[in-house]
Parts: sequence; C-alpha cells; structure tokens
Amino acid sequence: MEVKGSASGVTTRRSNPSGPPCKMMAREVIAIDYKKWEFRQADKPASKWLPVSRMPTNIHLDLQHHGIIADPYVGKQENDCQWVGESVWVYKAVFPTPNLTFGQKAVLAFDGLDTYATVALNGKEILKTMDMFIPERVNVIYNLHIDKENVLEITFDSTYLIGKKIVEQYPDHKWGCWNGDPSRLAVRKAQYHYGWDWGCALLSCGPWRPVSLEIYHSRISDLYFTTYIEKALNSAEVVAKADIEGEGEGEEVRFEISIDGKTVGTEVVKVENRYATATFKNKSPKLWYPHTYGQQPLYFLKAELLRNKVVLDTTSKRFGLRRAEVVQRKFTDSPGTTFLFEINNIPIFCGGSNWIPGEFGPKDPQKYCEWIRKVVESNQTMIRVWGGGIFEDEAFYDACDEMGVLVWQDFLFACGNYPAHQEFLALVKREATENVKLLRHHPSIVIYAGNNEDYQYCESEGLKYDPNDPNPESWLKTTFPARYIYEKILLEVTKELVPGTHYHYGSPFGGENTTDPYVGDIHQWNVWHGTQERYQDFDKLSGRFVSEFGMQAYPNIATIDAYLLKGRSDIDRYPQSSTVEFHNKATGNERRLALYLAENIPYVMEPFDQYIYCTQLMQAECLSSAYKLWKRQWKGPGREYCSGALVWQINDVWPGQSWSIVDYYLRPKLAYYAIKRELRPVTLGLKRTVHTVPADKYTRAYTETRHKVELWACNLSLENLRLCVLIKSHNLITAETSTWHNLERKLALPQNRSTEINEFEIPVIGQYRVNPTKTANGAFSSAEEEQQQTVIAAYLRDFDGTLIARTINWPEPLKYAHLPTPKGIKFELTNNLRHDSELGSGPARNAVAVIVSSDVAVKGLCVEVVDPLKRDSEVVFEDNGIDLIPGDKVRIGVKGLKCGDEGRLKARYLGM
Ligand code: BMA
Repeated sequence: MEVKGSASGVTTRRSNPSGPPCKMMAREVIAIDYKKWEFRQADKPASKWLPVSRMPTNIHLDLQHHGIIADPYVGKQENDCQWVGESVWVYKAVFPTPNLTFGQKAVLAFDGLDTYATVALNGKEILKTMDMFIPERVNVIYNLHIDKENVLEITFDSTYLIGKKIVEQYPDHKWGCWNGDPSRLAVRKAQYHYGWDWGCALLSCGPWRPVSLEIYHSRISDLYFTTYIEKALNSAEVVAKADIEGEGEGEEVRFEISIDGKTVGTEVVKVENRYATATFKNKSPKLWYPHTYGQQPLYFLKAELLRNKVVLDTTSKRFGLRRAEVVQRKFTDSPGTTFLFEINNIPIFCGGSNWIPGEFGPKDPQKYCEWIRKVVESNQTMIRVWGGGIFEDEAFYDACDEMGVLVWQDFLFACGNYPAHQEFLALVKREATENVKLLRHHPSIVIYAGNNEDYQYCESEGLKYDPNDPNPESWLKTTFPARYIYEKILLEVTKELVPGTHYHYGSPFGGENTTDPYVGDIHQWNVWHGTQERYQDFDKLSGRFVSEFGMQAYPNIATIDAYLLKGRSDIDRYPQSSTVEFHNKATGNERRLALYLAENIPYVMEPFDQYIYCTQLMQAECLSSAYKLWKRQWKGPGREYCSGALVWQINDVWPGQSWSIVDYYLRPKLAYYAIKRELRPVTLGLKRTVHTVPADKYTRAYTETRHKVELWACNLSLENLRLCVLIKSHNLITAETSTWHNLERKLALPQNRSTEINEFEIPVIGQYRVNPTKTANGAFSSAEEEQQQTVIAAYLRDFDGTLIARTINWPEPLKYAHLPTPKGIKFELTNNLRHDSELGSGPARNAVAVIVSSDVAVKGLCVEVVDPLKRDSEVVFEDNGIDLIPGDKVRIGVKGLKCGDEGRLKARYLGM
C-alpha cells in the first residue's frame, strides 16, 4: 500500500547507527476527541469558532446544532441552507503531542475528508485532498510541537464551485447526467449530495470519517488473504498476507486463524520485502451461507507484527469461507444466458432490494444493524449498494456478514457521462484501490459493478460506444470516455485485489444493450418511468436478473407529520399541498402516481391517511406482482430464466415520498410486508387471464369471454416437498364460498424452483342463468361477470394439515371488484402457540400475536393502533395489509401490545 508521506525522515537504529537504542512500542491510535474540535465559516471574517456537534461530523449537522440553519428535512427549509455548499468552512482541533519514543512515526490518519480539503498542522500545509472516499495518512513527526499544543486546521472549499470550474476546463467533454447538476461528474464527492429523485440536495463538507493520530515504529499496513474452497466443499485453503510499513529487519508476523474463540491455525513467518504470507489448509471448513440457506460462521484472521518478540502492531480481519460465482450459462431452450449467483454450489434466487445512503452525515452502526435486520426479516437475500451513494461504513458490511445478506457493490458512478482526463483517472484508480482493500474480506460481497446506469445514459444520449473496439486508448477519444474507467481501470483493480469476486462493467449491462432481457442484468423501469406498462404484466417485462424496478408510495402519516413544520396542525397536511410535493423529488410523480392509482385502485384523496394507504396498497400490489411473476421464472436447473429481483429501493435518505418500501424512520410501507410474503421459502402464485373466443373467424358480435387462473408454487427451500393444494372460490356479490379443487393427492414441489400446478377456468356456479333470484342483488348478466366478481384463494398444506402458504387472487383491476363492507373484522390478541390453520408471520412461541379474521372478503386489511404513533412507543406488526376471505385466520406477530389490548386496534382496508 502506498502510504502518503510515510517514507521520509523516519529515524531508526539502522538508519541512524549513532543514535540511542530505541525502545520498541506497540502501535497506538489516538482519536482526536470531538471536544477538541471547532469550526467556523472561513470566507466570512466575522464568523466565530464554535464547538462541533459530534465527531466525525459534517457542516450541516454542526450548523443545525447551533441554530444557524434550520433542519433541512422539515418543510422547505432545504432551500434555505443551499448557501452552505457555496461557502468555505474550516475545522480546527487542538491536541497535545503524545510521548514519543525514538524512531517512531506520528501519522495523522484521515479516514474521510469531504472533499476539497487543505490540511495544515501548526500553520504548515501537510495535505490536500480532492476525493471524499480516499483515506489519507500523513507522517507529521517533524511537524508536531514539543512544548505546546498542536493546531490542526482543515479548510474545506466549496466542492460545488470547484466542480463548476472543472467543467469549464474541459469544454470538449459532453457533460450531462440524470439527477443533480452535471458538475457533480467532475468531483469525487458522493453524487447524491447534489440531490436525487428521492432526496434533497445538501452539499456538505467536513471530516465525515474519523481523524486520528497513530504512533508506531512499524505497522501492518494491510492484512488480507485469498481463500480457495474445493468445488466439493470439503477443504479450504486460506493464504494470509500482510503488508508491512516500516523497517522490517528482524521482523516476523504471527498469523492466527480462529473461530468461536478456538484457534485453528498459527504460523510465524519472516517479513521479507515488507511482506509476509502464510498458507492454512482446512479439511473441514465451516462455510458461510446467505441466511436463507444456512449459518454464518465467521473466522478471525489475526496478525501480530513482532520485532525481537516485541509486538509492534496487531490487526485482525473477520472473514467467511464460501464459494461465490456468477454463472452465465447458455440456455438450450431460450435465448441468451443465465445471470445467477451460486453460493457454495447452491443456485440462489436473489430476492432483495437496492440500498441508497441512509444519511447525509456520519452513519450510526446501530442503525445499519436495524436496516439489515429488516432485510433479513423480510426474507430478502441480497442488497445492492447503489453507485450514486458511498462505500458504506464497515458496520454495514459487518451486519451483512453476520446476518447472511449478499451484497452487490457498485463503484461510485451514477447516471451520467463521466470525464476521463488523466488527473481524474488517477484519482478514480486510487479511490477504487483503497476501497476494495477496505472491503475485500467481507464474505457478503459477491459482486462489484462498475457504475449505475452510465451505459444506459450513454445509449440514451447516443454517445459513441463501439463494443467491437478493443483499444482502451481509443475509448478515451470518444464521447463516452469513462468506458476506460469501467472496462479497464476497475477491471484491473478488481482482478488484482479481488480475483475471486465477479466484476460486472455496470448495472445494467449485458447483451445487445442495457435493456437486453436475455443477457446480464436489467433495470426494469417501464413500470413507473418509460412506457408506463401495467404492473400485472411484469412477467412480460422480465430479464435474466432485474437489479432495479420500483413503484412509489407515501410514507406513514407520522413520517409526514415529522416533516411538516407544524406537524399535525400544518395547513399543508394534505396530499397535493406544496410542502408535501416538495418532499417528492421525482419528476412527474403526481402524474405517475395518479396513473397507477387510477388504473387499479378505487382510491380517495381524503382523509389523508386513507389516501396514503391507497398509494401504499397500490405499491404493494405492484411490487408483489413483480416478485411473484419473476420467481415463477426460476424453474430449476437449466431453466433459471430469471434469477433475481432487487426492488428500488429499501430505504430513504430523508422523510419524503419515494420508491422506498421502508421510510426514513424505519417505518415499513405495505409493500415491505407484501415482499416479505412473496419471498417466503414456499409460496403459491395465481395469475388471472382473460380469453375471448369468437364463434367463428368472422364475427365480432358472437364471442365468449372466459376468465382463467394459472396456479403455480415456488419452493426456494432445499427440500423436495410433497404438499396438498386446496382452492376455494368466493363470490363477492353472493358472498358464497365453495371449495373448488381439492388436490388431495400430494403435489411434488421439487427444491429450489417453481412448479406449474394447473390452469383452471374460474368457476361459474351459473347463478346468472339457473337461479336469478338467489342472490341479494339479482342475477349476474353473464358468466363472465360472475367470474369477474369471483375471488380465488389457494392454500398449500402439509400432510397433517399445517398451512404452509396461501394466496388470494382478486378481480383485476381491483377497482372493478365489488368490495363488500365488513361488519365482523375480528382482532384477537393471543400468546398461544400457532394453530395449524393459521399462517404465522412471526415466531410462533412466546410472542404476542393478533389473529385476524373477517366475515366478508377484505382486500389489504391493515391492523393499526388507535392512539397516534409516537416513535419511542411504536407498536410494530410483523405483517400487514393482508387479504382474507371468510374462514381465513391469519396470525400477525406484534411488539408493543399485550393480550387484552384489542381496544387499541382498528382496521383499515380497501374500499373503506
Ligand atoms: C434508477 C436509479 C436511480 C433513481 C431511480 C428512480 O434507475 O438508478 O438513479 O433514483 O432509478 O428513478
């Protein structure tokens, strides 16, 4: 590792033989405590030094802390603080010089400075930065004061204004992007800081990652390894490697591998050429699996740097042993190739979501855990760290390692035409190298991708890209020069540093172009953006791996109340108010939301919470339709036509309306629960189809239209199952339920694939013809009409009757269904064990659950608490927005309620 400023001026016994013998000391890391930090506006002479609010920090947090700006997440206050990004800010810390031993280095380590910073120590410039993602180190041994405190000053220039000037310097480049100002492409600052179609613009600056002082003679500058696991999974090899910064003479590294506190191997090796390595073989490796398929055993690799038996430095990395491959295999019966992840030889259908940065400021490790727990609890296997964000903190990837979530990591380029001048290329190479080094031990990361949608931008703008041109130098001369970054620099960096992890040029990428449904991944935005297709047709919009697709919805009303200046009494507390619309940054959101609501849902604009509910139900219907239909295309070995679906987006960066399925305050939208249900290990799927048959080939008057349903099951578990299916039909008008098919015979559901069960015509009891007086509302006018008002419910049971899965198919679009008014929705709180006839959503034992049932069919039934939501005492349901027909009982696990609390519950449903 190249360590800036570390090589010069270090005095040791060998280089200075006449000096006194030095006492060897272990490396010490001294955090520069936040109480020592202050900040002020540098381009405003009168501005005073003020204490920072925390460390690491950013300018908006500090200004808000002192009341200089108002909370940008509230009302339209975002607008009032844009001046901050066009000012110059300085941060200052005063700290003492620690005791130093002869021959030691004193290195200031800056883990992240956002972005154009000039660092001075005791008045002398020691560092200039221009990339917020690159950690920097400077040896300051000769700059430290001996007899008085040291003054560290970091001046942050306006990255925004610098970016503007860089754009002017390169007039020949075709600057352009989706989202934010095109000058963002010129600077290595998190691109979402410029504002995105789901978040505000906050052009921050500051020490956003820790700053510390390190004192050492010699150190392990990098500890890393390669692992190799036999295809048969019965043996593993770990080659541990350590890079050493320092003198190295007489130095040794002691490597130790352990798991669960037990040492499984140690080796002591000599340091040669500032490098030490040891190979460990393991005959019975404990393998790491995604949470849906097994455990997450984590090994520790510890390295001690010794000189004459004195420990000079100790460092460790936690890792997992797993084989991870992206299989791109030709089909024999379909065009193109698979794009499928195999972990320890298990092909994985990757149901999951896209992650955007959760904050503008420094991240809270605890919050990362809560988010990843949300991912796991909703049966998702993969999360994609999107390229317009950041390389997240260690805690994010640690949580994914611990909880068994696969990570797709983009490099940090998104939605634009990036430049490729030499200085930029050099910066990008260093940024990629440093960050891959920081990330490479995480077993959860199974793929790196070069960028987000830059190839798509290139296509849409007609930039020059010739896939047959093999010469990287000539790419630099085209109108899409950043191809050099994705197809050369990042390819080389990943090949060298993570040779065992798949590298994909971009997301999406593959085949003829970025929308090729047969090769690579696609972003399916023809629902919502693009051609605005029906979500019922998601099966026709599939790809080999759909790494993005989405639908917007409003967040919980408590989240909206939090962003309205006057909360519940704000005059803008209604759907189309200007403050509410301010919190939706997507162009055309009003039209698109209205379109999908109007096409599908009998929605109302008032009261506000019912409108919110309608948007959430529509989003839930849309997204569950995608998961259902794409999982259906996961058909087993050789027929993995679609291998993954990652919803855009799991989280939010601020409180607002967006595509998120869980909002900024971690409140799930109904889609979160719908996805959780669709990603259960065993599910049933139903799709309604309409067939019109003319009496002969000439007529258009004499036709018959019939409605059918297709039924399939998806068994993502690794067990071959034999189960029974029961299908009921329920007429919304007559309220009659009949058992329609009882497939008593055991249905074979082979492991890890979907299985087609049958296609049925929706039953016509014939009330419209045989007994027109039987129904309360009179007869149906046709068989078709009767079919149109018939709900189909399918249940999958075990031998002993235990319910494994259920699904309910409603007339489409939902707005045509004559939804009855329930009189008997029942909520019963219990801590009894799960009954076989209920489908449990949460832990069956020792937990409080609400058992929900209804006298009539209800769509999207929500259990809510009557008392207004308070964040600290919120009641959390494990499922919500469910469908019921009479006779169904569904168990919903709940936290924050006890038996007898039924009076605190109320129902919300479609058509209320
Ligand atoms: C995508 C993303 C984002 C964007 C989202 C919604 O494709 O990559 O850039 O926020 O669509 O428009």
